[in-house]
Amino acid sequence: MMEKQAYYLGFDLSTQQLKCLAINQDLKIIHSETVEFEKELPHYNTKKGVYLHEDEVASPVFMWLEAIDLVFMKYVNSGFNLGKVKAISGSAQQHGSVYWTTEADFLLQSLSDNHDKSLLSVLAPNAFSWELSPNWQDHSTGSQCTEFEKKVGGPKQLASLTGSKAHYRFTGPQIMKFVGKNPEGYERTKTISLVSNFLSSILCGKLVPLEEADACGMNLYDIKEHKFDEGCLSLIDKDTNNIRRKLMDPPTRCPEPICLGNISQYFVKKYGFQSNCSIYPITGDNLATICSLPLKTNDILVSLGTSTTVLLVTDHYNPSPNYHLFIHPTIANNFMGMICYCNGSLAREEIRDELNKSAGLTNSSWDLFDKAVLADDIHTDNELGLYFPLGEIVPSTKATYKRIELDPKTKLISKIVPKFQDIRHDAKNIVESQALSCRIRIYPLLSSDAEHSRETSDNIHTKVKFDGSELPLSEYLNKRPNRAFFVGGASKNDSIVRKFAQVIGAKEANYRLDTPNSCALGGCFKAIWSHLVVTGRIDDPFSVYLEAHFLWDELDRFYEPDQEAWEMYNKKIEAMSNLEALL
Ligand code: ADP
Ligand code: XUL
Repeated sequence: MMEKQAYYLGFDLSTQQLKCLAINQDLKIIHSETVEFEKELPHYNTKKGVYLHEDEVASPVFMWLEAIDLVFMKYVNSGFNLGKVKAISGSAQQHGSVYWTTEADFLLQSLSDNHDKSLLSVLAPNAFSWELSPNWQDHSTGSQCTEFEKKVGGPKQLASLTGSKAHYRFTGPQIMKFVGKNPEGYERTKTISLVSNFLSSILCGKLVPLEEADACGMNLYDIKEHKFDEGCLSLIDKDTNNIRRKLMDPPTRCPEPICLGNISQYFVKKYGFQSNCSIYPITGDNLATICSLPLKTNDILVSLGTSTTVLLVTDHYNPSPNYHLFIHPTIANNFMGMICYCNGSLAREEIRDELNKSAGLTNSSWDLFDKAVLADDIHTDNELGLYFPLGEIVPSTKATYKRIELDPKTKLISKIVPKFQDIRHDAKNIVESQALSCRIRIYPLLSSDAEHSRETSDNIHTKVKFDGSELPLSEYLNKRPNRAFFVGGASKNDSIVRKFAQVIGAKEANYRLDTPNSCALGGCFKAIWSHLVVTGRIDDPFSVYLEAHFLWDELDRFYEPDQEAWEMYNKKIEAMSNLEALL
Protein backbone atom coordinates (compact mmCIF):
# COMPACT_ATOMS: atom_id res chain seq x y z
CA MET A 1 0.00 0.00 0.00
CA MET A 2 1.31 3.46 -0.89
CA GLU A 3 1.65 6.16 1.72
CA LYS A 4 -0.52 9.22 1.21
CA GLN A 5 1.38 12.42 0.57
CA ALA A 6 4.80 10.91 0.86
CA TYR A 7 7.68 12.85 -0.61
CA TYR A 8 11.11 11.63 -1.72
CA LEU A 9 14.21 13.73 -2.27
CA GLY A 10 16.98 13.27 -4.83
CA PHE A 11 20.18 15.30 -4.54
CA ASP A 12 22.56 16.14 -7.35
CA LEU A 13 25.91 17.37 -6.04
CA SER A 14 27.56 18.30 -9.32
CA THR A 15 30.52 20.46 -10.25
CA GLN A 16 28.68 23.74 -10.56
CA GLN A 17 25.67 23.34 -8.32
CA LEU A 18 23.83 21.43 -5.65
CA LYS A 19 20.30 20.54 -6.64
CA CYS A 20 17.64 18.93 -4.49
CA LEU A 21 14.55 17.62 -6.27
CA ALA A 22 11.35 16.38 -4.63
CA ILE A 23 8.85 13.91 -6.07
CA ASN A 24 5.60 12.64 -4.64
CA GLN A 25 4.40 9.02 -4.37
CA ASP A 26 3.20 9.20 -8.00
CA LEU A 27 6.74 9.99 -9.18
CA LYS A 28 5.75 13.51 -10.10
CA ILE A 29 8.25 16.31 -9.54
CA ILE A 30 6.74 18.67 -6.99
CA HIS A 31 9.62 20.93 -6.00
CA SER A 32 13.20 21.79 -6.81
CA GLU A 33 15.82 24.02 -5.25
CA THR A 34 19.34 24.71 -6.45
CA VAL A 35 22.44 26.42 -5.10
CA GLU A 36 24.78 27.65 -7.80
CA PHE A 37 28.26 27.63 -6.33
CA GLU A 38 29.93 30.42 -8.28
CA LYS A 39 26.98 32.78 -8.04
CA GLU A 40 25.56 32.04 -4.60
CA LEU A 41 28.71 31.18 -2.70
CA PRO A 42 31.06 33.72 -4.35
CA HIS A 43 33.38 33.97 -1.32
CA TYR A 44 34.95 30.64 -2.34
CA ASN A 45 36.17 32.32 -5.53
CA THR A 46 35.65 29.23 -7.65
CA LYS A 47 35.25 29.40 -11.41
CA LYS A 48 32.31 27.19 -12.34
CA GLY A 49 32.64 25.46 -8.98
CA VAL A 50 36.34 24.60 -9.15
CA TYR A 51 39.85 25.92 -8.60
CA LEU A 52 42.12 25.42 -11.56
CA HIS A 53 45.93 25.40 -11.23
CA GLU A 54 47.52 24.20 -14.44
CA ASP A 55 46.41 20.59 -14.75
CA GLU A 56 45.07 20.37 -11.20
CA VAL A 57 41.35 20.90 -10.66
CA ALA A 58 39.67 20.72 -7.24
CA SER A 59 36.62 21.94 -5.34
CA PRO A 60 36.42 23.34 -1.81
CA VAL A 61 34.63 20.88 0.48
CA PHE A 62 33.48 23.67 2.81
CA MET A 63 31.53 25.20 -0.07
CA TRP A 64 29.49 22.00 -0.31
CA LEU A 65 28.75 22.14 3.45
CA GLU A 66 27.35 25.64 3.07
CA ALA A 67 25.37 24.58 0.02
CA ILE A 68 23.67 21.73 1.89
CA ASP A 69 22.38 24.07 4.61
CA LEU A 70 21.41 26.63 1.99
CA VAL A 71 19.41 24.24 -0.15
CA PHE A 72 17.37 23.03 2.85
CA MET A 73 16.86 26.62 3.96
CA LYS A 74 15.43 27.35 0.52
CA TYR A 75 13.02 24.43 0.89
CA VAL A 76 11.82 25.72 4.25
CA ASN A 77 11.49 29.29 2.96
CA SER A 78 9.37 28.07 0.05
CA GLY A 79 6.87 26.60 2.53
CA PHE A 80 7.65 23.00 1.53
CA ASN A 81 6.91 20.54 4.32
CA LEU A 82 10.08 18.49 4.70
CA GLY A 83 8.25 16.50 7.41
CA LYS A 84 6.60 14.51 4.63
CA VAL A 85 9.88 13.30 3.17
CA LYS A 86 10.13 9.54 3.69
CA ALA A 87 13.47 8.85 2.05
CA ILE A 88 16.45 10.56 0.41
CA SER A 89 19.02 9.37 -2.12
CA GLY A 90 20.78 11.11 -4.96
CA SER A 91 23.68 11.53 -7.25
CA ALA A 92 27.11 13.10 -7.04
CA GLN A 93 29.90 13.94 -9.45
CA GLN A 94 32.00 10.83 -9.79
CA HIS A 95 35.63 10.18 -8.86
CA GLY A 96 36.10 13.08 -6.39
CA SER A 97 37.38 12.14 -2.93
CA VAL A 98 36.97 13.71 0.51
CA TYR A 99 39.53 13.30 3.30
CA TRP A 100 38.25 13.10 6.88
CA THR A 101 40.15 13.21 10.19
CA THR A 102 39.85 10.92 13.23
CA GLU A 103 37.52 13.50 14.76
CA ALA A 104 35.10 13.46 11.85
CA ASP A 105 32.76 10.77 13.09
CA PHE A 106 32.43 12.37 16.51
CA LEU A 107 31.84 15.80 14.94
CA LEU A 108 29.24 14.39 12.57
CA GLN A 109 27.42 12.82 15.49
CA SER A 110 27.68 16.03 17.49
CA LEU A 111 25.63 17.75 14.80
CA SER A 112 22.48 16.45 16.52
CA ASP A 113 23.09 18.79 19.45
CA ASN A 114 24.22 21.66 17.31
CA HIS A 115 21.26 22.43 15.11
CA ASP A 116 21.56 26.09 16.02
CA LYS A 117 24.94 26.13 14.28
CA SER A 118 25.83 25.57 10.62
CA LEU A 119 27.39 22.44 9.12
CA LEU A 120 30.32 24.66 8.22
CA SER A 121 30.92 25.89 11.75
CA VAL A 122 30.70 22.41 13.28
CA LEU A 123 32.69 20.47 10.68
CA ALA A 124 35.05 22.82 8.88
CA PRO A 125 37.56 23.44 11.67
CA ASN A 126 38.51 19.83 12.42
CA ALA A 127 36.64 17.21 10.40
CA PHE A 128 38.76 17.27 7.23
CA SER A 129 42.42 16.47 6.70
CA TRP A 130 42.31 18.18 3.31
CA GLU A 131 39.90 20.97 2.53
CA LEU A 132 39.80 20.20 -1.19
CA SER A 133 38.28 17.43 -3.27
CA PRO A 134 39.99 16.58 -6.58
CA ASN A 135 37.57 17.16 -9.42
CA TRP A 136 36.91 14.88 -12.42
CA GLN A 137 38.43 17.53 -14.73
CA ASP A 138 41.84 17.09 -13.05
CA HIS A 139 44.62 15.93 -15.38
CA SER A 140 47.52 15.75 -12.99
CA THR A 141 47.91 12.03 -12.30
CA GLY A 142 49.76 10.84 -15.42
CA SER A 143 52.53 9.06 -13.52
CA GLN A 144 50.09 7.38 -11.12
CA CYS A 145 48.01 6.13 -14.06
CA THR A 146 51.13 4.57 -15.54
CA GLU A 147 51.79 2.82 -12.22
CA PHE A 148 48.25 1.46 -12.06
CA GLU A 149 48.43 -0.05 -15.53
CA LYS A 150 51.93 -1.40 -14.95
CA LYS A 151 50.83 -3.09 -11.75
CA VAL A 152 48.21 -5.27 -13.44
CA GLY A 153 49.85 -5.74 -16.86
CA GLY A 154 48.45 -2.91 -18.98
CA PRO A 155 45.33 -0.91 -19.84
CA LYS A 156 43.44 -3.95 -21.06
CA GLN A 157 44.06 -5.87 -17.85
CA LEU A 158 43.11 -2.88 -15.68
CA ALA A 159 39.90 -2.42 -17.69
CA SER A 160 39.16 -6.08 -17.34
CA LEU A 161 39.65 -5.93 -13.57
CA THR A 162 38.10 -2.57 -12.68
CA GLY A 163 35.86 -1.77 -15.67
CA SER A 164 38.11 1.04 -16.96
CA LYS A 165 41.72 1.59 -17.96
CA ALA A 166 43.56 4.15 -15.81
CA HIS A 167 42.14 7.66 -16.04
CA TYR A 168 43.53 10.84 -14.52
CA ARG A 169 40.25 11.57 -12.78
CA PHE A 170 39.74 8.12 -11.25
CA THR A 171 39.97 8.07 -7.47
CA GLY A 172 42.73 5.44 -7.07
CA PRO A 173 45.37 7.43 -8.98
CA GLN A 174 44.12 10.61 -7.25
CA ILE A 175 44.53 9.13 -3.75
CA MET A 176 47.93 7.76 -4.74
CA LYS A 177 48.99 11.27 -5.76
CA PHE A 178 47.70 12.71 -2.47
CA VAL A 179 49.71 10.16 -0.48
CA GLY A 180 52.87 10.93 -2.48
CA LYS A 181 52.53 14.70 -2.19
CA ASN A 182 51.23 14.92 1.34
CA PRO A 183 52.21 11.86 3.41
CA GLU A 184 51.43 13.69 6.68
CA GLY A 185 47.99 14.57 5.33
CA TYR A 186 47.41 10.91 4.54
CA GLU A 187 48.59 10.00 8.01
CA ARG A 188 46.03 12.41 9.51
CA THR A 189 43.30 10.93 7.28
CA LYS A 190 41.14 8.40 9.07
CA THR A 191 38.58 8.01 6.31
CA ILE A 192 38.40 8.67 2.58
CA SER A 193 34.99 8.96 0.96
CA LEU A 194 33.75 9.66 -2.52
CA VAL A 195 31.60 12.75 -3.04
CA SER A 196 28.53 10.50 -2.97
CA ASN A 197 29.14 9.09 0.50
CA PHE A 198 30.47 12.43 1.70
CA LEU A 199 26.93 13.69 1.13
CA SER A 200 25.19 10.65 2.60
CA SER A 201 27.50 10.82 5.65
CA ILE A 202 26.48 14.42 6.25
CA LEU A 203 22.81 13.52 5.89
CA CYS A 204 23.13 10.55 8.26
CA GLY A 205 25.31 12.38 10.76
CA LYS A 206 27.83 9.53 10.75
CA LEU A 207 30.39 8.15 8.31
CA VAL A 208 28.75 5.70 5.92
CA PRO A 209 30.43 3.42 3.36
CA LEU A 210 30.96 3.85 -0.36
CA GLU A 211 28.28 2.76 -2.79
CA GLU A 212 29.50 -0.09 -4.97
CA ALA A 213 28.42 1.25 -8.37
CA ASP A 214 30.13 4.59 -7.75
CA ALA A 215 33.18 2.77 -6.37
CA CYS A 216 33.72 1.36 -9.88
CA GLY A 217 35.01 4.84 -10.83
CA MET A 218 38.14 4.41 -8.73
CA ASN A 219 40.35 1.96 -10.68
CA LEU A 220 40.45 0.01 -7.42
CA TYR A 221 37.38 -2.22 -7.41
CA ASP A 222 37.40 -5.73 -8.82
CA ILE A 223 34.03 -5.76 -10.54
CA LYS A 224 33.69 -9.51 -11.03
CA GLU A 225 34.72 -10.33 -7.47
CA HIS A 226 32.85 -7.41 -5.88
CA LYS A 227 35.82 -6.40 -3.76
CA PHE A 228 38.77 -4.03 -3.70
CA ASP A 229 41.79 -5.36 -5.57
CA GLU A 230 44.76 -5.96 -3.32
CA GLY A 231 47.35 -5.06 -5.98
CA CYS A 232 45.72 -1.74 -6.85
CA LEU A 233 45.27 -0.85 -3.18
CA SER A 234 48.96 -1.58 -2.57
CA LEU A 235 49.89 1.26 -4.94
CA ILE A 236 48.29 3.65 -2.48
CA ASP A 237 49.50 2.04 0.72
CA LYS A 238 51.73 -1.01 1.16
CA ASP A 239 49.71 -1.72 4.29
CA THR A 240 46.55 -2.55 2.38
CA ASN A 241 44.58 -3.10 5.57
CA ASN A 242 45.27 0.51 6.40
CA ILE A 243 43.82 1.84 3.14
CA ARG A 244 40.94 -0.64 3.37
CA ARG A 245 40.02 0.78 6.77
CA LYS A 246 40.22 4.31 5.44
CA LEU A 247 37.91 3.39 2.56
CA MET A 248 35.45 1.84 5.02
CA ASP A 249 35.70 -1.44 3.13
CA PRO A 250 33.33 -3.02 2.12
CA PRO A 251 31.12 -0.71 0.06
CA THR A 252 27.34 -1.25 0.13
CA ARG A 253 26.43 -3.92 -2.45
CA CYS A 254 24.13 -3.11 -5.37
CA PRO A 255 21.28 -3.42 -6.19
CA GLU A 256 19.80 -4.58 -2.88
CA PRO A 257 18.40 -1.41 -1.26
CA ILE A 258 20.25 -0.83 1.98
CA CYS A 259 19.13 1.83 4.41
CA LEU A 260 22.20 3.70 5.65
CA GLY A 261 20.29 5.07 8.62
CA ASN A 262 17.86 7.82 9.49
CA ILE A 263 18.49 11.47 8.79
CA SER A 264 20.58 13.22 11.47
CA GLN A 265 18.68 14.98 14.25
CA TYR A 266 20.49 18.13 13.05
CA PHE A 267 18.20 18.21 10.00
CA VAL A 268 15.16 17.07 12.00
CA LYS A 269 15.50 19.89 14.49
CA LYS A 270 16.63 22.53 12.02
CA TYR A 271 14.47 21.89 8.97
CA GLY A 272 11.51 19.84 10.21
CA PHE A 273 12.26 16.33 8.86
CA GLN A 274 10.68 13.39 10.66
CA SER A 275 13.16 11.31 12.66
CA ASN A 276 12.39 8.21 10.58
CA CYS A 277 13.28 9.77 7.20
CA SER A 278 15.64 7.19 5.67
CA ILE A 279 18.87 7.79 3.79
CA TYR A 280 19.76 5.40 0.94
CA PRO A 281 23.15 5.24 -0.78
CA ILE A 282 23.86 8.09 -3.17
CA THR A 283 25.39 7.04 -6.49
CA GLY A 284 27.44 8.66 -9.27
CA ASP A 285 25.84 11.11 -11.68
CA ASN A 286 25.90 8.93 -14.80
CA LEU A 287 24.65 5.99 -12.77
CA ALA A 288 21.80 8.10 -11.44
CA THR A 289 20.99 9.25 -14.97
CA ILE A 290 20.27 5.69 -16.11
CA CYS A 291 18.01 5.31 -13.07
CA SER A 292 15.98 8.35 -14.18
CA LEU A 293 14.50 6.46 -17.14
CA PRO A 294 13.01 2.98 -17.33
CA LEU A 295 16.09 1.45 -18.96
CA LYS A 296 16.38 -2.32 -19.02
CA THR A 297 19.02 -4.68 -20.37
CA ASN A 298 19.96 -3.72 -23.95
CA ASP A 299 18.39 -0.26 -23.72
CA ILE A 300 20.62 2.73 -24.42
CA LEU A 301 20.64 6.36 -23.45
CA VAL A 302 22.35 8.83 -25.77
CA SER A 303 23.17 12.17 -24.24
CA LEU A 304 23.62 14.75 -26.98
CA GLY A 305 25.08 17.48 -24.80
CA THR A 306 28.21 19.54 -25.38
CA SER A 307 29.94 16.21 -25.79
CA THR A 308 28.21 12.95 -26.65
CA THR A 309 27.92 10.25 -24.01
CA VAL A 310 26.31 6.89 -24.53
CA LEU A 311 25.12 4.98 -21.47
CA LEU A 312 23.66 1.54 -21.72
CA VAL A 313 22.41 -1.29 -19.58
CA THR A 314 23.99 -4.64 -20.27
CA ASP A 315 24.25 -8.05 -18.66
CA HIS A 316 27.35 -8.67 -20.73
CA TYR A 317 30.63 -7.88 -18.93
CA ASN A 318 32.82 -7.21 -21.91
CA PRO A 319 35.41 -4.72 -20.65
CA SER A 320 37.66 -2.66 -22.92
CA PRO A 321 40.12 0.21 -22.48
CA ASN A 322 37.89 2.20 -24.86
CA TYR A 323 34.92 2.57 -22.56
CA HIS A 324 33.83 2.14 -18.98
CA LEU A 325 31.81 -0.50 -17.19
CA PHE A 326 30.27 0.02 -13.78
CA ILE A 327 28.15 -2.27 -11.65
CA HIS A 328 24.53 -1.22 -12.21
CA PRO A 329 23.25 0.60 -9.12
CA THR A 330 19.74 -0.83 -9.21
CA ILE A 331 19.51 -3.80 -11.63
CA ALA A 332 20.89 -7.13 -10.46
CA ASN A 333 23.63 -8.78 -12.55
CA ASN A 334 23.72 -5.84 -14.93
CA PHE A 335 26.32 -3.23 -15.71
CA MET A 336 26.28 0.29 -17.02
CA GLY A 337 28.45 0.80 -20.06
CA MET A 338 29.65 4.33 -20.71
CA ILE A 339 31.20 5.54 -23.94
CA CYS A 340 32.43 9.13 -23.94
CA TYR A 341 33.15 11.24 -27.00
CA CYS A 342 34.78 14.66 -26.91
CA ASN A 343 33.30 15.81 -30.21
CA GLY A 344 29.56 16.27 -30.21
CA SER A 345 27.60 19.50 -30.38
CA LEU A 346 30.57 21.79 -30.84
CA ALA A 347 31.66 19.96 -33.98
CA ARG A 348 28.12 20.16 -35.37
CA GLU A 349 27.94 23.86 -34.48
CA GLU A 350 31.06 24.49 -36.53
CA ILE A 351 29.45 23.03 -39.66
CA ARG A 352 26.18 24.85 -38.90
CA ASP A 353 28.04 28.18 -38.71
CA GLU A 354 29.91 27.54 -41.96
CA LEU A 355 26.67 26.63 -43.67
CA ASN A 356 24.95 29.76 -42.41
CA LYS A 357 27.92 31.89 -43.43
CA SER A 358 27.91 30.47 -46.94
CA ALA A 359 24.27 31.54 -47.21
CA GLY A 360 25.11 35.05 -45.96
CA LEU A 361 23.52 34.49 -42.54
CA THR A 362 25.21 35.61 -39.35
CA ASN A 363 22.83 33.99 -36.86
CA SER A 364 23.13 30.57 -35.25
CA SER A 365 19.90 29.10 -36.55
CA TRP A 366 19.84 25.35 -37.16
CA ASP A 367 17.38 25.67 -40.09
CA LEU A 368 19.80 25.19 -42.97
CA PHE A 369 21.66 22.46 -41.14
CA ASP A 370 18.42 20.59 -40.43
CA LYS A 371 17.22 20.84 -44.01
CA ALA A 372 20.52 19.43 -45.24
CA VAL A 373 20.48 16.50 -42.78
CA LEU A 374 17.01 15.42 -43.90
CA ALA A 375 17.28 16.33 -47.60
CA ASP A 376 16.65 13.40 -49.97
CA ASP A 377 18.43 15.17 -52.79
CA ILE A 378 21.74 15.41 -50.96
CA HIS A 379 23.32 12.05 -51.65
CA THR A 380 25.89 10.94 -49.11
CA ASP A 381 25.66 7.18 -49.79
CA ASN A 382 29.17 7.22 -51.19
CA GLU A 383 30.71 9.65 -48.74
CA LEU A 384 32.01 9.44 -45.21
CA GLY A 385 33.62 12.05 -43.01
CA LEU A 386 35.23 12.36 -39.59
CA TYR A 387 34.92 15.74 -37.93
CA PHE A 388 37.08 16.07 -34.83
CA PRO A 389 37.83 19.72 -34.00
CA LEU A 390 38.93 18.33 -30.61
CA GLY A 391 41.06 15.26 -30.01
CA GLU A 392 38.82 12.19 -29.77
CA ILE A 393 38.62 9.31 -27.28
CA VAL A 394 37.10 6.70 -29.59
CA PRO A 395 38.76 6.47 -32.03
CA SER A 396 41.77 7.71 -30.12
CA THR A 397 43.17 10.56 -32.21
CA LYS A 398 44.28 14.14 -32.10
CA ALA A 399 42.09 16.86 -33.63
CA THR A 400 41.55 16.15 -37.32
CA TYR A 401 39.12 16.19 -40.24
CA LYS A 402 38.98 13.42 -42.86
CA ARG A 403 36.63 13.09 -45.81
CA ILE A 404 36.47 10.15 -48.20
CA GLU A 405 34.48 9.07 -51.22
CA LEU A 406 33.45 5.44 -51.60
CA ASP A 407 33.41 3.26 -54.65
CA PRO A 408 29.66 2.90 -55.41
CA LYS A 409 30.00 -0.87 -56.00
CA THR A 410 32.46 -2.08 -53.36
CA LYS A 411 31.65 0.66 -50.84
CA LEU A 412 35.36 0.88 -50.07
CA ILE A 413 37.44 4.06 -50.10
CA SER A 414 37.96 5.34 -53.64
CA LYS A 415 39.65 8.60 -52.69
CA ILE A 416 40.42 10.97 -49.87
CA VAL A 417 38.98 14.41 -50.63
CA PRO A 418 39.70 17.81 -49.09
CA LYS A 419 35.98 18.69 -49.17
CA PHE A 420 32.64 17.48 -50.43
CA GLN A 421 30.51 19.05 -53.15
CA ASP A 422 29.20 21.66 -50.71
CA ILE A 423 28.84 22.21 -46.98
CA ARG A 424 25.34 20.73 -46.92
CA HIS A 425 27.02 17.36 -47.48
CA ASP A 426 29.11 17.96 -44.37
CA ALA A 427 25.97 18.65 -42.34
CA LYS A 428 24.52 15.31 -43.35
CA ASN A 429 27.82 13.47 -43.06
CA ILE A 430 28.76 14.73 -39.60
CA VAL A 431 25.49 13.54 -38.07
CA GLU A 432 25.64 10.23 -39.94
CA SER A 433 29.21 9.50 -38.93
CA GLN A 434 28.72 10.50 -35.29
CA ALA A 435 25.70 8.20 -35.11
CA LEU A 436 27.49 5.40 -36.96
CA SER A 437 30.36 5.62 -34.49
CA CYS A 438 27.85 5.19 -31.63
CA ARG A 439 26.27 2.23 -33.38
CA ILE A 440 29.64 0.56 -33.88
CA ARG A 441 30.84 1.19 -30.36
CA ILE A 442 27.77 0.03 -28.49
CA TYR A 443 27.91 -3.26 -30.38
CA PRO A 444 30.39 -5.06 -28.04
CA LEU A 445 28.24 -4.20 -25.06
CA LEU A 446 24.91 -5.49 -26.29
CA SER A 447 23.62 -8.93 -25.31
CA SER A 448 23.67 -11.54 -28.01
CA ASP A 449 19.96 -12.42 -28.11
CA ALA A 450 19.53 -10.02 -30.97
CA GLU A 451 18.02 -10.46 -34.37
CA HIS A 452 20.14 -11.20 -37.40
CA SER A 453 20.41 -8.95 -40.34
CA ARG A 454 19.55 -10.24 -43.77
CA GLU A 455 23.12 -9.60 -44.83
CA THR A 456 24.90 -11.54 -42.12
CA SER A 457 25.96 -14.57 -44.09
CA ASP A 458 27.59 -12.56 -46.89
CA ASN A 459 29.93 -10.83 -44.50
CA ILE A 460 31.46 -13.59 -42.45
CA HIS A 461 34.83 -13.34 -44.16
CA THR A 462 35.18 -9.57 -44.17
CA LYS A 463 37.01 -8.30 -41.10
CA VAL A 464 36.72 -4.82 -39.64
CA LYS A 465 38.80 -3.23 -36.92
CA PHE A 466 37.74 -0.59 -34.40
CA ASP A 467 39.76 0.64 -31.42
CA GLY A 468 42.25 -2.21 -31.72
CA SER A 469 39.75 -5.10 -31.93
CA GLU A 470 39.23 -6.98 -35.17
CA LEU A 471 35.93 -8.79 -35.78
CA PRO A 472 34.03 -10.22 -38.75
CA LEU A 473 31.81 -7.54 -40.27
CA SER A 474 28.88 -9.92 -39.87
CA GLU A 475 29.11 -9.45 -36.10
CA TYR A 476 28.27 -5.78 -36.46
CA LEU A 477 25.14 -6.64 -38.41
CA ASN A 478 23.75 -8.84 -35.66
CA LYS A 479 22.85 -6.77 -32.69
CA ARG A 480 20.63 -3.79 -32.10
CA PRO A 481 19.59 -2.14 -28.86
CA ASN A 482 15.98 -2.62 -27.77
CA ARG A 483 15.06 0.94 -26.99
CA ALA A 484 16.94 4.20 -27.33
CA PHE A 485 16.40 7.24 -25.12
CA PHE A 486 17.83 10.57 -26.23
CA VAL A 487 18.54 13.44 -23.85
CA GLY A 488 20.71 16.59 -23.81
CA GLY A 489 20.64 19.90 -25.70
CA ALA A 490 20.69 18.54 -29.26
CA SER A 491 17.92 15.99 -28.62
CA LYS A 492 15.54 18.93 -29.13
CA ASN A 493 16.65 18.98 -32.76
CA ASP A 494 14.38 16.80 -34.90
CA SER A 495 16.80 16.22 -37.74
CA ILE A 496 19.76 15.28 -35.54
CA VAL A 497 17.82 13.00 -33.25
CA ARG A 498 15.96 11.31 -36.14
CA LYS A 499 19.21 10.54 -37.92
CA PHE A 500 20.76 9.15 -34.74
CA ALA A 501 17.68 6.99 -34.17
CA GLN A 502 17.79 5.70 -37.74
CA VAL A 503 21.47 4.79 -37.68
CA ILE A 504 21.52 3.30 -34.17
CA GLY A 505 18.39 1.31 -35.03
CA ALA A 506 16.70 0.49 -31.73
CA LYS A 507 14.35 -2.45 -32.29
CA GLU A 508 11.39 -1.38 -30.16
CA ALA A 509 11.17 2.36 -29.78
CA ASN A 510 12.93 5.72 -29.68
CA TYR A 511 12.13 8.26 -27.00
CA ARG A 512 13.44 11.67 -26.17
CA LEU A 513 13.22 13.80 -23.11
CA ASP A 514 14.13 17.40 -22.55
CA THR A 515 15.10 17.69 -18.89
CA PRO A 516 17.75 19.30 -16.75
CA ASN A 517 16.83 16.94 -13.88
CA SER A 518 18.13 13.49 -14.90
CA CYS A 519 20.69 13.00 -12.11
CA ALA A 520 18.52 14.28 -9.28
CA LEU A 521 15.46 12.45 -10.61
CA GLY A 522 17.38 9.17 -10.76
CA GLY A 523 18.19 9.84 -7.09
CA CYS A 524 14.49 10.39 -6.30
CA PHE A 525 13.55 7.11 -8.01
CA LYS A 526 16.28 5.26 -6.14
CA ALA A 527 14.94 6.73 -2.88
CA ILE A 528 11.29 5.81 -3.45
CA TRP A 529 11.98 2.31 -4.78
CA SER A 530 14.44 1.55 -1.96
CA HIS A 531 12.01 2.83 0.65
CA LEU A 532 9.05 0.84 -0.71
CA VAL A 533 11.13 -2.36 -0.84
CA VAL A 534 12.74 -1.93 2.57
CA THR A 535 9.41 -1.15 4.24
CA GLY A 536 7.86 -4.21 2.61
CA ARG A 537 5.35 -2.33 0.44
CA ILE A 538 6.64 -3.77 -2.85
CA ASP A 539 9.02 -6.50 -3.86
CA ASP A 540 9.45 -5.55 -7.53
CA PRO A 541 12.94 -5.18 -8.93
CA PHE A 542 13.76 -1.54 -9.78
CA SER A 543 13.28 -1.88 -13.52
CA VAL A 544 9.87 -3.55 -13.14
CA TYR A 545 8.76 -0.91 -10.65
CA LEU A 546 9.93 1.99 -12.84
CA GLU A 547 8.48 0.56 -16.06
CA ALA A 548 5.08 0.30 -14.36
CA HIS A 549 5.06 3.65 -12.57
CA PHE A 550 7.07 5.86 -14.91
CA LEU A 551 5.21 8.90 -16.27
CA TRP A 552 5.48 7.82 -19.90
CA ASP A 553 3.54 10.88 -21.10
CA GLU A 554 6.57 12.98 -20.28
CA LEU A 555 8.58 11.21 -22.99
CA ASP A 556 8.29 12.04 -26.66
CA ARG A 557 8.13 8.83 -28.68
CA PHE A 558 9.45 9.74 -32.12
CA TYR A 559 10.72 7.85 -35.17
CA GLU A 560 9.35 4.31 -35.28
CA PRO A 561 12.02 1.63 -35.81
CA ASP A 562 12.81 1.00 -39.45
CA GLN A 563 15.03 -2.01 -40.09
CA GLU A 564 15.59 -1.19 -43.74
CA ALA A 565 16.77 2.32 -42.99
CA TRP A 566 19.14 0.88 -40.38
CA GLU A 567 20.49 -1.72 -42.82
CA MET A 568 21.48 1.02 -45.27
CA TYR A 569 24.24 1.92 -42.85
CA ASN A 570 25.58 -1.66 -42.82
CA LYS A 571 27.26 -0.72 -46.05
CA LYS A 572 29.34 1.99 -44.44
CA ILE A 573 30.85 0.00 -41.57
CA GLU A 574 33.79 -1.40 -43.52
CA ALA A 575 34.56 2.03 -44.98
CA MET A 576 34.39 3.53 -41.48
CA SER A 577 36.92 0.99 -40.28
CA ASN A 578 39.23 1.84 -43.20
CA LEU A 579 38.74 5.56 -42.66
CA GLU A 580 39.66 5.31 -38.98
CA ALA A 581 42.73 3.30 -39.96
CA LEU A 582 43.96 6.42 -41.78
CA LEU A 583 44.09 8.44 -38.54
P1 ADP B 1 25.79 20.13 -21.42
O1 ADP B 1 26.28 18.92 -22.10
O2 ADP B 1 26.88 21.16 -21.26
O3 ADP B 1 25.01 19.87 -20.18
P2 ADP B 1 23.37 20.57 -23.02
O4 ADP B 1 22.87 19.19 -22.79
O5 ADP B 1 22.48 21.71 -22.65
O6 ADP B 1 24.78 20.89 -22.40
O7 ADP B 1 23.70 20.67 -24.58
C1 ADP B 1 24.26 21.85 -25.12
C2 ADP B 1 24.42 21.69 -26.63
O8 ADP B 1 23.15 21.41 -27.22
C3 ADP B 1 24.90 22.95 -27.29
O9 ADP B 1 26.30 22.85 -27.53
C4 ADP B 1 24.10 23.05 -28.59
O10 ADP B 1 24.91 22.86 -29.73
C5 ADP B 1 23.14 21.89 -28.55
N1 ADP B 1 21.79 22.33 -28.90
C6 ADP B 1 20.92 23.05 -28.16
N2 ADP B 1 19.78 23.27 -28.87
C7 ADP B 1 19.96 22.71 -30.09
C8 ADP B 1 19.18 22.61 -31.28
N3 ADP B 1 17.96 23.14 -31.35
N4 ADP B 1 19.72 21.94 -32.32
C9 ADP B 1 20.93 21.37 -32.25
N5 ADP B 1 21.72 21.44 -31.16
C10 ADP B 1 21.24 22.11 -30.10
C1 XUL C 1 32.30 10.42 -15.49
C2 XUL C 1 32.77 11.79 -15.23
C3 XUL C 1 31.80 12.89 -15.13
C4 XUL C 1 31.65 13.24 -13.68
C5 XUL C 1 31.10 14.60 -13.46
O1 XUL C 1 33.30 9.48 -15.55
O2 XUL C 1 33.93 12.02 -15.04
O3 XUL C 1 30.59 12.59 -15.72
O4 XUL C 1 30.92 12.24 -13.04
O5 XUL C 1 29.87 14.83 -13.89
